[in-house]
Amino acid sequence: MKVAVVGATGLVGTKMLQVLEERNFPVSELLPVASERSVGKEVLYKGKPYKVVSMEDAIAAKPALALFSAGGSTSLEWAPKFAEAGITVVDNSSAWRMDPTKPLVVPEVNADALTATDKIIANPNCSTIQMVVALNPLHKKYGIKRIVVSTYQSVTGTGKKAVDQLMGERAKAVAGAQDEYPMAYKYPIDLNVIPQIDVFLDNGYTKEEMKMVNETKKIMRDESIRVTSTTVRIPVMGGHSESINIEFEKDFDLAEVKELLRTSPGVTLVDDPANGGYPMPMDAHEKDDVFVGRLRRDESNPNTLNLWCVSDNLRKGAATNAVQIAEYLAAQGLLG
Ligand code: 2RA
Repeated sequence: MKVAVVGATGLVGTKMLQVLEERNFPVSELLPVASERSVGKEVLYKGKPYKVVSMEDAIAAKPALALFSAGGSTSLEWAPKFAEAGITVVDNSSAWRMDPTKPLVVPEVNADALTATDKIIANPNCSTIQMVVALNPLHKKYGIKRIVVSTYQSVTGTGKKAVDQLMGERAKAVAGAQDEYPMAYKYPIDLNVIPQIDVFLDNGYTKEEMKMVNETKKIMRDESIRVTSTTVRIPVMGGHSESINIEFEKDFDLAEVKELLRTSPGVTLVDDPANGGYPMPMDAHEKDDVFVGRLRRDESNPNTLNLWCVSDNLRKGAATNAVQIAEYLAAQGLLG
């Protein structure tokens, strides 16, 4: 299958190439696409160099599939052009996520939302993906009434500039390095915590917070789930962490909850606090699963659970989820 990766030189695009390779996706020809200034540069796939091509050349080559990670405005402009040419787009930006005509998919939760007529498919926000993978099995069994989530998000979610800021600040603090580094954030990130991800909206929440509210309801197909979120950037690289408080309709047995999570696809239970067993971004880094631990009853409220959830935001939160959507489309004969 001919596959285009749009935004192939960015952090998520590079991870998409890595995940396609690792999972042995049947790529017969790869078309890496990036901004005009990168056209002609090379990216490596399965040890072979591939020249970056323009959007126009990628469309003319008629791939069956295009994985997009090039930002919202690029996606708004170009995804429809790919779709009109019959190319199925899986888009990692926020551009199409809340469009009622476009499916928003986490394969463990709602792969059945995908049909052969969907030409633009939205990949959800990283912090939403890991939460719904962990919570959907519990929702099916106990019925979620309300979610209160606070996130601790890796700088890799912002992109390479933020990684360079963090490492630049650290080098300066530790070794007095004089090298210039870019500022991805308004404030220092090393030795700091920034309670803002994306821009503020009129209701006082950030866009990232409202993504968690709105995308969760769409993916889990339940508008009645109440969600409130606080999203925070921390000086970490391996993945996003979330403290989640979940109130259910029905009461639950904690041992049963653990067993349910232990046997759910895409979830790894790490819950052995007596021996220091709980998920951390260091351990989730470069893994595809969503790691869940610190399971305990919220003793202040009936039918309510607390859990801690960690996942590599560039993998399950972006590239792996997109490739899993493509794998499902291919397996069901829904491509091309
Ligand atoms: C972040 N959610 O971590 C974003 C990335 N899509 O900033």
